[in-house]
Amino acid sequence: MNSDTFLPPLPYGEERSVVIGRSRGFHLKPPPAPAALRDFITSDAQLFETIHMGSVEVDAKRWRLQVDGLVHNPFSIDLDALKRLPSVSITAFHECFGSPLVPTSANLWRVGNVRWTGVPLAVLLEHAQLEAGATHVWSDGLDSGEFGGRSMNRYRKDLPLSKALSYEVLVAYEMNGKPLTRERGGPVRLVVPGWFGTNMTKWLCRLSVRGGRANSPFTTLWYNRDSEREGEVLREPVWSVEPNSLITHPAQGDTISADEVAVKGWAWSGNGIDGVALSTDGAATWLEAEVLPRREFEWQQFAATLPLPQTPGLVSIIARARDADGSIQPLSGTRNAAHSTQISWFLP
Ligand SMILES: Nc1nc2c(c(=O)[nH]1)N[C@H]1C(S)=C(S)[C@@H](COP(=O)(O)O)O[C@H]1N2
Ligand SMILES: [Mo]
Repeated sequence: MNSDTFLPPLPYGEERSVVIGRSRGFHLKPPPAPAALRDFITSDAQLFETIHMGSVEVDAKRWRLQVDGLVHNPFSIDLDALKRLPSVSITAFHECFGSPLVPTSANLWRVGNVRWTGVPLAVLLEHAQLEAGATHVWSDGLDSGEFGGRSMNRYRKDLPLSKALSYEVLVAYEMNGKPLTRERGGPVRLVVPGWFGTNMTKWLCRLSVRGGRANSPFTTLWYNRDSEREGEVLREPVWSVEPNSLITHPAQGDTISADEVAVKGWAWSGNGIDGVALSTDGAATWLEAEVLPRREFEWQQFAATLPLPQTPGLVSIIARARDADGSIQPLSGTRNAAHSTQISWFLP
């Protein structure tokens, strides 16, 4: 067993003592169909869940967060003290990288949009005072168990300091105005708006400032992908989210008896969506939708009224988002390939 897979107990005491429920094993709650995600804020009931080794029930009264590593002032803080620090609320889309991992015909759409409340990670790092040589913040979750043929006693991720110090990264204790539930990672989880869900460590117990990347199965073995830049293939962690979108109106299978159709949906990406184009003729011609500007990290609504083709029958509506850097959703072949909705229409 790799020595990094079993991590030593924390100095403030046996961390297992705060865990009062055992892991339940791999757990996935799928999201509803796109047409059921019409609300701007996704309710806890509708929001997907991805848990690798099993959720843990943490005793919030005994829980502490330890902040250590390359810092002048290592400390630990309990939940009451954390809640007394200035808090921030941020609305952000929330997407799992495994949605789907490989292109499939039935896209799982593991995505939603929620409001998180907590203390900016930057405030805690400021208090800890970074030492020279600090480059990353490692985050540990209290869950343990088996996943992918490995046995582990913590979930561990890392963030480069450039992101860790951004205002939007939160040590969060509320979602949609309510304390985080057990399944959401309560009492406290990391929230990294704009980046894939995998970076948002649940059941957070430790933040450690380090001079390099963490060597954990969740950082080096899984959640990496190859991307090509200037002819070179680079293996990169799944950090910022590429442009993606889904159509909420009309619903798959709807019947329309008018000569036009009102189309609406959500589009999102790590750095914000610039435009969404829609097609009803198999990507031959495109029409620009109206897209609401982004204020925080929320998903952005797009809307347009599209004329329907001359001949009644089946129509496929395709939505294609592009982000602020000009990156555009491919039509097929990638995990963020453009979504389409099929409707049937007859003459009014
Ligand atoms: N400790 C811990 N944190 C975790 C996970 C986990 O299994 N353990 N899963 C991650 C993944 S892959 C995702 S997509 C999000 C899902 O958060 P949610 O279940 O609240 O939607 O949590 C992330 N944080
Ligand atoms: Mo995920």
